[in-house]
Parts: sequence; C-alpha cells; structure tokens
Amino acid sequence: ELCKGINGLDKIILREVRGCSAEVYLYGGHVTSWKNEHGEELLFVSSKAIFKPPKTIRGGIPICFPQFSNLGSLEPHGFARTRFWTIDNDPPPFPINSSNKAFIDLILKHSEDVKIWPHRYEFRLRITLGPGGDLMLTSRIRNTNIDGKSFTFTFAYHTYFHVTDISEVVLLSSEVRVEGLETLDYLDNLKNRERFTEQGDAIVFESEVDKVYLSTPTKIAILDHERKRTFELRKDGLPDAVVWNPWDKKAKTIPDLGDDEYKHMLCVEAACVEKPITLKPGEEWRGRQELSAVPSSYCSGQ
Ligand code: TA6
Repeated sequence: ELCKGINGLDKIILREVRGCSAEVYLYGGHVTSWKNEHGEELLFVSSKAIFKPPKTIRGGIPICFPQFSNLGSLEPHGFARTRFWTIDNDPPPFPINSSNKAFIDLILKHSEDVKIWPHRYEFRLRITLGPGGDLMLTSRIRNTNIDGKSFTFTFAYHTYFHVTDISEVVLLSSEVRVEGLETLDYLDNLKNRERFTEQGDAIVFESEVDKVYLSTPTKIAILDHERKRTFELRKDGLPDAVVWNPWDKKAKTIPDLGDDEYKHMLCVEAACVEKPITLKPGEEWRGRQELSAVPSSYCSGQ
C-alpha cells in the first residue's frame, strides 16, 4: 500500500494477517516503523526526527551505503539514506521465497552521485514482513560499471531498536543486554578505532558505546527485561555488528534526538565494516538482516 507519510513523502505500508505492520519511506529506502500484532512499535524513531530531504531520518533502519560512518571521503554513512528510491516492479528472481509474505522491492541506481562516487550500480532492496511478523531486509548490490572498474564499499543496516529504558539497573542487573557478542574482538570508535577483546558475559550499558564487533555469530539477541521481550537479529553476508548508544552527554549534541531519548534506543547493526566488499563489473553482493521480536518467557522456554 503506497501512501503519503510525514511532509507528503511517499511511504509503503506492509501488513500481515495477524495485524503486524511495517512502514518504509522511499526517501532513504528507510524502514521507519515495525509493529507487532498488538500494535506496539518495535523500532525507535526520535520524536525530533526530521522527515525533510536532505536530512537523514533519526531512527528506524537507515541504510548505510557505500560507506559506513566516516571511514572514507563520502558523507557519514554514505548517500543511500538521503536518496529517493523507487519501487522496483520487475526485480530479477530473488533467492528467497517471499510467497505468503508481504514485501516490497525498491531500487536505487547511480545518478548525480556519480560526481562523488564515480561508479554505476544497481542496489535492490527487498523488505519483507513474514507471517509471524518477522522483518527481513535483503540487499543485492551489483556493479554495472561499463569502464571495467571494480568498486569497494562498506555497509550497515543501522537498526534502532526500541527498548524500555537502557539506563535502568534493577538488582545490580541491567534491564537491557545484548547476547552473542561476548569474547569477540571489536574496534572502539570512542578510542580511535583501537582493537580490543570483549570480556565477560552479555553486553550491558552504563555509558556511551560505539563499537564494531568483528566476525560475529549470525545470531544476536537483544533482551529487554522490563518489557519481557527479546529481539533476535539474524544476518547473512554481513560479518560485523555495530552497537551504538550515545548516552546522555552525546545525546545532547544530536539536534534531532531528545535529551532523554537515548534511554529508549539501542542500535545493533548487521554490518560489513572491517573488510570492505569489492565487486568487479557484473558481480553482485547480497546481505540480509532478519529481525524477530519474541516474548522473553517463550525464549527461555518457561
Ligand atoms: O553506528 C554508529 C555510528 O556510526 C556512531 O558513530 C554515531 O555517530 C551514529 O552512527 C549515528 O550517525 P548519524 O550520522 O546518523 O548521526
């Protein structure tokens, strides 16, 4: 269903039989909402988010391409999140089976970007809402250069999960934690991208975090104890995982984020950062992120 969103921007609403839904803006190819069957919002979008090109939308799932963060000469996180994508009515066959599922195919092609990134490409993004409400994003990026040149990029699905209160500690235990990244190596963006090894148990939060975990398992869990909800993130083709929360001081420097809103967001991002991807002309890369939200009691088998 194509309709008008904030400021008249085009958006697509995906619905599933039990009442789960997702919203995608053509601006940025940006998922801005993912709701469960009770109508509860599972992604964080700032109340101060600016839905006005060429601003980026604070929250949801920004697509970082062809550059993650400021690891190159392009604008931070690349230009895909500030371009108008179009609906791809006739995509080449996808390797995934989307029958019985609500999905939309978007495409972004080289245009005026050629000036800042001198390459021809086709970026196809399929956003699928499964029968259980799972949200799957599949990207296919093809090098369509006609001058024989390869190109190289980094990538992330910059997912903002909506959590109850990340700053809350009850009985010495954090209410929000991440499992699946313990004992891994990471680059710490707050320490000049120096490499460290994570110690101990699940990742908990008590200050600003901006880390790129390297070569992670394909499944990561985000536990929200208070809401009794666990998000599961599964990924394919994206070896790294970024974890970000700006905490109080940094949050105050971000104009499109409320001072206390950092408490209700946590970015966990399927990404390819450490080892950029290189495509020769005609070659295609695929990267997938699949999200589900399940009651915690179900997860632990209680
Ligand atoms: O993914 C983490 C990060 O790269 C942080 O360094 C942080 O600044 C954030 O993304 C948000 O970036 P943005 O350009 O959207 O403000």
